[in-house]
Amino acid sequence: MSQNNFYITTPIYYPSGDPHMGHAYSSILADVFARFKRNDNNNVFFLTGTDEHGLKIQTAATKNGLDPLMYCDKISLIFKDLTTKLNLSNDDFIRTTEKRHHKSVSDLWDRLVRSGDIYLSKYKGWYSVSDEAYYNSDEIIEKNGKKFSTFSGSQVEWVEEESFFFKLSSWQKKLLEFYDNNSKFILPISRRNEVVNFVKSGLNDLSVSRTSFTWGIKVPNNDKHVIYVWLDALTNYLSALNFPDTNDRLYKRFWPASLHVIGKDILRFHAVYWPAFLLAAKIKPPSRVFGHGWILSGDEKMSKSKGNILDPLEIIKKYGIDELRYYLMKEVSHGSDGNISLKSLENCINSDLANNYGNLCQRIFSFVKNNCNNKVIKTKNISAADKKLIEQTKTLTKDLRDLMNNQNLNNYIKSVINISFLTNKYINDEEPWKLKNNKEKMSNILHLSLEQIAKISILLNPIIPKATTKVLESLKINLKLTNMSFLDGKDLLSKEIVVKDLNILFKKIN
Ligand code: ME8
Repeated sequence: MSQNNFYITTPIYYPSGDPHMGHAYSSILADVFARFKRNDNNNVFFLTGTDEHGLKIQTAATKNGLDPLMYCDKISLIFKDLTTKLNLSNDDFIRTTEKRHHKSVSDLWDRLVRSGDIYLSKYKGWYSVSDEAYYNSDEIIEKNGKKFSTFSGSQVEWVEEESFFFKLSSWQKKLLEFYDNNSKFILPISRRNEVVNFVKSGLNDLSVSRTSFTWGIKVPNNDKHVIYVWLDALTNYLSALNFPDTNDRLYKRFWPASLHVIGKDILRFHAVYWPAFLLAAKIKPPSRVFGHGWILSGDEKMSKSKGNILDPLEIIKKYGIDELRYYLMKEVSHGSDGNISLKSLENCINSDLANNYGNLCQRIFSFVKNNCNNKVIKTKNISAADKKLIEQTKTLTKDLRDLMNNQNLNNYIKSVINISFLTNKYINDEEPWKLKNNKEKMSNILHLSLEQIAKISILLNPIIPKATTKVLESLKINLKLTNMSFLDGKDLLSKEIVVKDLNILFKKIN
């Protein structure tokens, strides 16, 4: 079967402090989409990494008494380690201090110079080091003698220096046309509207170099300037495919990117600046930018300064990685913010994982072991209850591919968990434990239950890969060889199956 290519990225993280739940959320969300696409027979390239230049990192390094590169070497490792702890399936991890990236950024810069989109002038205005972003005067408020961005709440400083500019203003019309022709370039729709309104309100040219510090990629042929960290950082998506070698196998296969998963705070960079740079450089823009919401704690963005942090590593140690992945994916709904707490994490683990999916697997596998010596056979005599469950499952699986392809993970999870709920109900109603004298009917019920477990496990695999892999192994299903044609109603299991024992999947929290 021919495969489609799918290139998906997370934001590359600032190694300016310890990884937090927001980082974990962005990464896991992208990983779920990547895993689903792989399971659905696509050729996937999934990228993550660290964003290591700019004033924010230079300042963090100085605070730690380290040279910036030594500092980045140290913290970038912590982020790389996080990819393992979060069980990410990334194919590459890029650092913007690598040679391959440097080459790619310089080339993109040269293209923008050649197209006449870059000119030298002077920047006078507000800058936030924490956001690495420029703000207009009408985006600033004053509190206690200090100035802050109304957009992000971060403190800003006044900057006046020689700077190269990108002619963003001249791309307004072309960007609006681009959004029009690519109606799903920005999802969810609410974010698309935000961006379109912002662009419609007029665009200023963008300062794309700095002269007051040195930690960055130098402007080609002008050592005084370093390239603006966002122009540098965004280019990572090209660098990982060996751009500027546009004949490279990776580049040819995977560019334009299929999906950039990012937080809503960095939408402007990805949905306005990035396509403008690319259009100017005559490179095709990505197909989609999905802006997810924030993880909140009591209505506030989770942050160290607010002291409301749930540390992902501590949660993983205490509850497990599948548990954290499932909770974050379920709790934060399609593009909106999600409020998380230990209490709701525990409730979610108990209700969906331990009592629903975990219980379904446990009860069927132990029944099959104790009563059928792990061997189950299906006959032709399908009951009305069997038919009903099969039809309900077909209805619930019908839209799943579409939901995933539109990043609507929340409704996807609801449907899959509902299939698990209905299967548990079917078993309660059919009472196979009362059918020890009607082995044929009992065996049919168990077979259908195992078929349901197989489907649910494949569908939940992108979210809880560890537990579902155990179940699929017990069912002797090789995920790499199984495509998702069951979404169109096909069966996964053969008529006669012999399963392996399955140990407990999720512990209930008391
Ligand atoms: O922005 N909830 O890096 P970053 C959800 N280097 N998501 C959150 C969050 C929260 N509480 N806090 C942060 C950068 N994030 C740039 C990206 S890409 C070319 C460069 C998300 O480490 C945030 O929205 O500050 C962003 O998508 C990601 O974490 C990385 O944030």
